[in-house]
Order: sequence, then structure tokens, then C-alpha cells
Amino acid sequence: MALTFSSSSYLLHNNSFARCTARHQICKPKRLTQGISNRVATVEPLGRRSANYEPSLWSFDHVQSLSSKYTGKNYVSRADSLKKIVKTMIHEVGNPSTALELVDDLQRLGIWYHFEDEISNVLEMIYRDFYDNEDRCSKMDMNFKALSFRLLRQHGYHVPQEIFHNFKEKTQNLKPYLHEDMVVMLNIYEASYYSYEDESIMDDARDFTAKYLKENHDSIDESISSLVSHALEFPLHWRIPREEAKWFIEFYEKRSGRNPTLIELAKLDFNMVQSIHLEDLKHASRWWRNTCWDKELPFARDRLMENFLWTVGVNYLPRFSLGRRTLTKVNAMITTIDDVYDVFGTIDELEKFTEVTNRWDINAVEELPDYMQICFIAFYNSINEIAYNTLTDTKFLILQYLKKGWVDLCNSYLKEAQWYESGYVPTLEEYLENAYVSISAPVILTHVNFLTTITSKEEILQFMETSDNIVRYSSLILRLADDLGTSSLEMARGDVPKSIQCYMHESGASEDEARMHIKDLILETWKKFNKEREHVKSKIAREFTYCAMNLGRMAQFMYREGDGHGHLSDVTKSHVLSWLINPIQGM
Ligand code: LA6
Ligand code: MN
Ligand code: MN
Ligand code: MN
Ligand code: MN
Repeated sequence: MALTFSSSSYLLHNNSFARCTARHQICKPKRLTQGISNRVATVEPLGRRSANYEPSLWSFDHVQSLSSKYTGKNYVSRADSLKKIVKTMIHEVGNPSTALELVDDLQRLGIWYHFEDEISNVLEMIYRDFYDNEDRCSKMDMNFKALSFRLLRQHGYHVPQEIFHNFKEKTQNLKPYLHEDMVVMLNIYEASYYSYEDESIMDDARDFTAKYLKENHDSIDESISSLVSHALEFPLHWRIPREEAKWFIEFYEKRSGRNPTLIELAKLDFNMVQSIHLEDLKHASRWWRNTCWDKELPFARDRLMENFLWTVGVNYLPRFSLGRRTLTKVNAMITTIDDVYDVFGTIDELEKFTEVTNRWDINAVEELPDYMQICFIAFYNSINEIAYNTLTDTKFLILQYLKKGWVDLCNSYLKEAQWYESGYVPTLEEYLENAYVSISAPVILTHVNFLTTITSKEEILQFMETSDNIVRYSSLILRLADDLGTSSLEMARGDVPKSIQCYMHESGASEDEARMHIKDLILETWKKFNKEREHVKSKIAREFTYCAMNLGRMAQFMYREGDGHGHLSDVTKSHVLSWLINPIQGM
């Protein structure tokens, strides 16, 4: 690119950084939209941007000192006896309605995974008895319809929206001050988030019940009003299971009709699982310390704890321990390399880094500047090691799949860097085609494929051929939620226009309108995702989809008040304390 203009004193330095500074200034995009016009890149003397990330709140020594008393045989055997009691309880429920409520409670309390077969049996029975049978189908009451619709769709059953065709007529006499009546409204509201595209009855049900619950909030029966606020903040379908368990255990404990066995098991299980999480965290933190990236790459986010928190959101189950350890490393590398591309690297360096990654050639590392050598070698070693561990554990060489995931990511990062460099503003569609990759969910989910219960290599490869849509929808939700939470600061620092700005540019919408549009896109993406759920049958598909959905949920959670991953560590701190550090009391 020719230098056609210079007002920069940095040009006095005859080096590549100076050249880059000049290019940044020449190419700074015109003021295209409101969102972009406040672009004030804090360009440092060497032509690099800075994101002014705060230091980590969690020191290595502090993390290593964390521990939990909920380990050991006594807790295990107490939990085992409680599980037996609960299994009997499930077998003995006579009433279909009570059975569904029990399934719902087990899920919300976070202990469903001990009873997967029992839950499947209950749902199979309900489906067979009510949905395979026209006569009985017409006899279900509205609450039973709503609860069974949600649970059955969640578990991959085909249930038609038409069962709600008369929901307005059936709910017109409900009274906000009656507990049972509000349970009906709430259950229809929660069910409506399991809708597919173009299901107008469900759209109507969602708008209607949300409005009703908001408008009547003050007169709603006290025993249920906190459940209603909780639901209006985020529907159950969009909530992270671990977060919900923590909240619901407390709610359930105060509820009338509570079952003491369930309370004891849920609390004990929460604390025992937390002790596993702490060991996973400590493992990952030792790896992070060994990279030395916090010291060697000080421009990047030092967010080991936050990176770990994502993995607990994605899958908190004990059997996913290796998954959390691996994904924390993956997340930490993503977060750092993203900053190399978005904050620190010059375009020439980024082109080189991308090329070396594409070649996956350790010998090429000498062509990189010092800081990129630090980055590339640790990255290269870590990915090779992950592949090596899978090879020795399962005899399955996954390196080519991992490499492809990371190469795609770096290529998409480079495209954004080039767009930024040239001041190009893509259409929303063109942006998203690249940005669903650059948000890193595809590479995260590539790793997830090999972290679920591995039955056979053939089965995984076969599944991977069919999972494109699931990956895409999870990625889109992550991207759109991230843009809602982070793009204001990104624009201020200097970055490629994100979904909000692209939409404003192409449609002339205001920022508020663009944000509404992006939120609508998130809802529409969830509907497509829900439909995909119908094809999910095998165990690996179920485990994978569970993680993929949770990744989207986690994004909506982390970015709801702004950038909870990069900047708002103090907001995220309360979640770290609640999920990871403080056990549930009163046992
Ligand atoms: C967000 O950063 C970030 F680092 C992510 C990759 C989001 C998810 C992170 C995990 C799970 P930023 P960009 C580690 O908002 O540049 O900078 O794509 O991402 O908008
Ligand atoms: Mn980026
Ligand atoms: Mn970034
Ligand atoms: Mn960027
Ligand atoms: Mn972002």
C-alpha cells in the first residue's frame, strides 16, 4: 500500500512499526455510522493499539490454595444412599403430572444426570400415553401441555405447537393472586422458548405470557413472584444449568411441598462437584503459569479464572473433568491470540503469524517477532499435547481436526484485521459469515467432539459430518451476544465494525434499533437450534449438543451487562465465588 499521506511524527522512525502507524492513520475508516464515529484508537508510539485490560483478580498462589472439604468416601456413600431413595421415588410416582414436575425439579436442581435412564423412561411413557393418543391428547390440561411440551422438546421429541391453539381462551380467567394459575402462565412462557421458526402460535404465546407476567407482577402470589422475575430475566431454556442449580436449590428449599431428600442430595452434589471443579481449575492454572504469557504478553487479557468459568458453564458434570481442563487451555489461548490480532499485532506480523499457523511448522517460528515466538511455541506445543493425550488414551489421532479448527480461526482473525486496516465495512451477512468463525466457537466445539464420552472413532467422525448446523447456531449466538456486550469498547479502541455497526451501516438504523435487531437474531437462531434438537439421537450427539447450547447460554450470561469476560472482572467475580468457591451452606 502506498503512503499517500502523513501527519505522523512516528514516520520519523525508519522501521516497520512506523510504517504501520502511518497505514493505520491513512486507512482509518471514514465516519460511516454513529457507532463507528467514536473510534478513537489509543495508538501507542509503535503503532499498536491498547485495550487497557485490568490485571487478573486471581493470583496463582490464591488459586492453588483453594480447596473443598467435600471429598472422600463418606460424602460419596451418603450421596449414593440418597440417589437410591430418589430412584425409588421416580419409580413410584403414579400421577403423570407429578412425574413431570419431579423431572423438572431434578433438572433444575442440577442432579438429573444421576437419573438419566429414569427420566428417559418417564418421558417415553408420557409421550406414548398422551401424544400418541388423540383421545388423551385432547384431554390434557393447559399446565400439563405446557410442561410436557417443554420437557419433551428438550429431549428431542416431536411435539406440535397446535396443542396450544386455544391457549388464550383457556387462560382468560386466570388470577394473578392464585399460585396454581400463575404456574400455568409461567409454564406456557417457558415452553414458548422451545419454539421453531415460523411457529406463530408459540410466538404469540411468548409475547402474551411475557406481557401478562410483567403487567401483573405486583399482584402475583408471593410464593411464586421470585420465580416469575427470574423467568422474565432469562427463560429457563437460556439459563446455564450450573447457575440455575445454585439459584433453584435456594428457591426450592423454601417452597411448600419440597422434598427433604432432594434438597439434601442437591446440596451435597453441588458441593462435591465443586470440589472436582477446583481441582480442574488448579490443573489449568498450573498450565497457564507455565506458558508465562501473563508476563511475556502483557497486552493480552490475563483471564484464566474467567476462561475456566466458561467451561463450567459449558459442562459442569464430573465426567467432563478432562473437558474442562482442556477447554480452559483452549479458551485461554483463544483469548490471548485474539488480542494479538485485535490489539497488538501489526498487519505484517499478523500475516506472518497466520502463515506459520497454516503451515503448522515449528521451524518457521524463527520468522516471527520475539513476542509471537512466545505465543506460537506455547500454542503449538499445547495443541500437539492435547492431540498426543487423545492418541495415547484412545488410539485416535485428532491433530488434523484440531489444526483445521485453529487455522480457520486464525484465517478469520486475519480477514478482520485486513478489513480494519482498509476501513472496509461488510454487510451484516458478509460479516457474520466470517464472524461466526472468529468468535472461536467452532474451534471450541471441535475440541468438544473429542472430549465427550468417546465410544468409537467412526462414530465421532460420522457425527461431525452432521453437526454443522449445531456448530453454526451455537457460534452465532456467541458472536451476537459478544458483539452486544463488547463492541462499544472495541469501537472506541479501534476494531473492525461488529454486527451492530454493520447493520447500522447497511440499514441506516440507530444503534438502539440495531441492538434490537441483533437480539431478534439471537431469538431466531435459538429457534433453528431447537429444531436441530429433533435430529439429536445418539449419546455423543446429545452430549455435544448439550455443550453447544450451554456455550450460547454462557455468552448471553457473560455479556448481559457488558464485557464480563475481558473487562468486568468484578461483576464476574460474584459468579466465580458463587459457582466455584463458596459451597452451599446448611448441610
Ligand atoms: C471475546 O473477546 C473472547 F475472547 C472470546 C473468544 C469470546 C469467548 C471466549 C471464550 C469462550 P472479544 P472478538 C474463551 O470480544 O474479538 O475480543 O471476536 O472477541 O469480538
Ligand atoms: Mn477478534
Ligand atoms: Mn477481540
Ligand atoms: Mn479485530
Ligand atoms: Mn468482541
